[in-house]
Amino acid sequence: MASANYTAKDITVLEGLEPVRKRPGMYIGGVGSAGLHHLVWETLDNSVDEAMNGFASNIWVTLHADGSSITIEDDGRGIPVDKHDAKRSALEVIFTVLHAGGKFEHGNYKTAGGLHGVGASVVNALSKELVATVKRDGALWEMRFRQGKPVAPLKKIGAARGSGTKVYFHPDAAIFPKIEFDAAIIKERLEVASYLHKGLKVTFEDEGAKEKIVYEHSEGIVDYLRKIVAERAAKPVHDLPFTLTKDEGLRLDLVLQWTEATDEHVRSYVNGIPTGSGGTHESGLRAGIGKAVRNFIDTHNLSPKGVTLTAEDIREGLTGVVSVFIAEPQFQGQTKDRLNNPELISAVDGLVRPGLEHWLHHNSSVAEAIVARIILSARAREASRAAKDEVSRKSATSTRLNLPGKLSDCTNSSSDGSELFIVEGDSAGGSAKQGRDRTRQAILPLRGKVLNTESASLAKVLENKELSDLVTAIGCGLGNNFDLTKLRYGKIIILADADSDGNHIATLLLTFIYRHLPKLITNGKVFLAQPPLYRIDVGKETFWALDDAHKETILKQHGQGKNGRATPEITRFKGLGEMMPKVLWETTLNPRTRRLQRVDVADENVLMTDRVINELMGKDASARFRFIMERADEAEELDV
Ligand code: 0RA
Repeated sequence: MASANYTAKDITVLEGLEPVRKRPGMYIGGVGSAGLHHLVWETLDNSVDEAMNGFASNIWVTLHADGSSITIEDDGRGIPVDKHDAKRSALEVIFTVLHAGGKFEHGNYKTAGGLHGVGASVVNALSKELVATVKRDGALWEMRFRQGKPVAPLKKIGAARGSGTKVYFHPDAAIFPKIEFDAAIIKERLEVASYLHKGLKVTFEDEGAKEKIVYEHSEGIVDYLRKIVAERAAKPVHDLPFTLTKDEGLRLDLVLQWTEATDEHVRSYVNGIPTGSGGTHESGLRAGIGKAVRNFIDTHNLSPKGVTLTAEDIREGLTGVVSVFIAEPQFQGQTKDRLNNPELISAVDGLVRPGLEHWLHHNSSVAEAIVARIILSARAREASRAAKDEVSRKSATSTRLNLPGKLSDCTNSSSDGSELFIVEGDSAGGSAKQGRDRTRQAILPLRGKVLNTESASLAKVLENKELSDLVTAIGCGLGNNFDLTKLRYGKIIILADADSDGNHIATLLLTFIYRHLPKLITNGKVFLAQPPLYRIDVGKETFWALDDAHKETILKQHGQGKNGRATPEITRFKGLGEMMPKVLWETTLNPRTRRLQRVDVADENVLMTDRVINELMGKDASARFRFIMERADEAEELDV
């Protein structure tokens, strides 16, 4: 822990600040937005360090009205103001000497690592103006800098109660092409800090937006886990999450909860820095979890018959947060967000395995629910592998005998330029079958309403005949075994009636595809056909209207009896089945004349969409209906 008798001479002096201004990229990664915000993280980290070591409990961050200057304050011990040498105070050294560090750092945790940790002097070097204010021993001290150079020596400017450090800085426009902080980026970081440091109170004030937010979480990462589980709308398999806090050689905070989600979602942090690409701490965590769960299963004889559990089965649906603090983190990878310290594998494994195993043994009903979840995912995986094997066996044999009986396949066997139409109902399927171009268009009629797959497990999905036929016809398999290269068609086109029932079916199919075959959507393979709702005959001319609005437009243009024209005759199609095959071809199937909509989920909206689907495809029928209508509107804008 911190040495109580720290003195100014403990600070080790290495270098001056010229190199920082000459090559800022070497110290903060670049001079773009990320580099600019790096200045904030550096300053913030110093205050967080004070909090983490038990000396501060509050941090105040103010984004000033100009949008390009910031003040970060804490109620820690205050930067030492005593003399470091004959000429300079300790504070001056900390702000003007590169890599100045105190011996006080020994035994204390540092947030910073890798690119970080170069500290206060780098921020100072790259600031047009920096003002440090310190409360210590009853006095208030201030020192001002310009481009890293002292404007005047440290001076006592008054009396003060308590202790703390306040740093104001304005980055130098001569270094950064754009100095404008992003409140959203800062808020996110502050929120995470408040989760990772239980009890730390972080107050953010955005003067421009006249907004003040307090981040404080008495339960730390347990609160964070709750938020993540809620955001992902993942149904927990057990109420009580597993928590582990250790401070032996390595400081580790861990919380885990198994959910019914189909993926694994563990967020990891090293010294408060997100490690999006994982690394050795995550490897150790995975190893520890795997061994703990297997040991529990073995000691209780819970091993399932006929299926072997893989490491992925054990972690399916696992949601968690892991945060470690270590003395010398090494980051690697292009974005420096992967931890590379090899000793972390066994260190984390060594804490997690016994901790989790002990917890499982002492919470046996929770543990059994978790094991049941794991066995279910193993069975689902086996089932989907079996389905996939069957598909590849089928595509391997030249005969197509194993394709669903209802599929009217096209004669062209290459996926290039071929299309699969998924059609609602047998009669519509009949019209489509007769109207299509049989060389390149296949028809798969689906009967009745498709299973609402939102809450169905993979195993359930595969039991559903309509959906398993669809999976077989598409050819890519399901879930983890999905293989896009096996796709049997270039386009998968949903052809449903133009009414709300048709929309509902299209939505159910899209939900299924989005949930279980998402790569079809992200690769732009899925489309909605647009069959007309009205036929409008005006004399010898025929028009097709997609909906009421379209009908009105057509009627206005080719209006009633104008210029001696005949009165228009309007036919509303009750369903696709009513349409003559030739008409269906002309309006909906023929690539030269039809309109298709590509179904597409913008990347950054994937999470949102996940939630939207979860919320709306649940039990609430009216919400579901609204969703259907809204997305039908959106689709209008996505014409290809
Ligand atoms: C050096 C030594 C001590 C504290 C600090 C630096 C310190 C730095 C910052 C930066 C932002 N807030 C900070 N708070 C403290 C320890 C001094 C002692 O032993 O009293």
